[in-house]
Amino acid sequence: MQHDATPGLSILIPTYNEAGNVAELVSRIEAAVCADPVLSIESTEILFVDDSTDDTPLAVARAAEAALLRITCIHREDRAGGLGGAVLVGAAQARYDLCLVMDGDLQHPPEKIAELYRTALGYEADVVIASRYAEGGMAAGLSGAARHAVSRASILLVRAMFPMRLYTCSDPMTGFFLFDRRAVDLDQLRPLGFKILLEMLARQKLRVVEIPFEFAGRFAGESKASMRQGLHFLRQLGQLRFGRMSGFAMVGVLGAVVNVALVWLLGRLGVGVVPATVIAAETTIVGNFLLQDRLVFGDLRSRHGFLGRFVRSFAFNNVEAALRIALVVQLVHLGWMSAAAATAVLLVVAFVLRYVFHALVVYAPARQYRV
Ligand SMILES: Nc1nc2c(ncn2[C@@H]2O[C@H](COP(=O)(O)OP(=O)(O)OP(=O)(O)O)[C@@H](O)[C@H]2O)c(=O)[nH]1
Ligand SMILES: [Mg+2]
Repeated sequence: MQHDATPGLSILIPTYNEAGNVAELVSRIEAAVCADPVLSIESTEILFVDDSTDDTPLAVARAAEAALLRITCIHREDRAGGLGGAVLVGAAQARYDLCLVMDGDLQHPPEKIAELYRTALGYEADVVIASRYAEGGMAAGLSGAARHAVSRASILLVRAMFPMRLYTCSDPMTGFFLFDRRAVDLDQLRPLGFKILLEMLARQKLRVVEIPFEFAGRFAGESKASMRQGLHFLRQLGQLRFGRMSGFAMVGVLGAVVNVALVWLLGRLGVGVVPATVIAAETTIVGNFLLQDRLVFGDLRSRHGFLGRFVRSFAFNNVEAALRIALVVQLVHLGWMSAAAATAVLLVVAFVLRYVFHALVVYAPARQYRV
């Protein structure tokens, strides 16, 4: 961690409808800051980055009036990037370079803030992580056995996908961590929901230190973790590991497997070769579009609405398939290539053309788009 004379600490708290937690959270943070000789009220601030539709901003304003700490609430209307986007907005506006991120529902005990801060000052690290899974840590606050299993399994998965970058990290998905803004290139990050720490660790080589902590139960309000966040996570993983074009290729390969399986299945059901081939091809085209729209291009706010994107993609794929088949027949007829070789070559050409068409036309960037 790089030092300056008075490092100071900015505490960034992303909030989405946490009105019932704000007062308790602020008073526990303030007590924790006052109780620690290394932290001081003068050189600590809290920044709420709020996307709420409830009266969380009012709760923050009330807490700020009663508190000694400097407290700011940045309220956003667009909710861009969700939790992760909120963290980056907070980091950009923070007064200090040492930025601590924690949830607004008291699952991350404020009494641990001082230890994170001291560890940041004492070690050569860019990021200090409060881990539920380091020795001495606990994930008891996760509600239910299913959430425990999902949490464990997704950590195994991401560690397997980024074995080098996450080698020393037992909890790359925690939302409780401290980073040095000078060491992390924030412009490189593409926030997409909850896993902003993973975004930092996977994209950049950072020096990481961990401390254990006990993840508590929610104090008040409702969880915002959802199936949707799960899908965001899968999309984020795909983009981090494979990039957009590889994700596109993976969906294509999956589609090809489904296509072959459908032709086989329809044949077994007694459907003729031509209708079976057409049904399987069209089902694959639609299925691929739906997956690409969510998993590969989901972060691009396209100029076209859902129907506009679907029509363009569907039309392109049908025209492309018809042309490709006609070309294969022609090449074989001219004796230039065998059917298999012509199909293979044209499939590669078609893949590149399809990607370019989707990236530039179907998902033509909306001009007003900002992360
Ligand atoms: N600014 C902002 N904050 C969000 C958003 N979604 C969630 N949050 C906040 O991020 C933190 C974590 O969300 P939680 O709902 O507690 O998620 P979780 O801890 O995985 O789920 P639980 O264990 O059930 O609480 C909380 O402070 C939320 O208010 C969002 O879209 N924007
Ligand atoms: Mg929570």
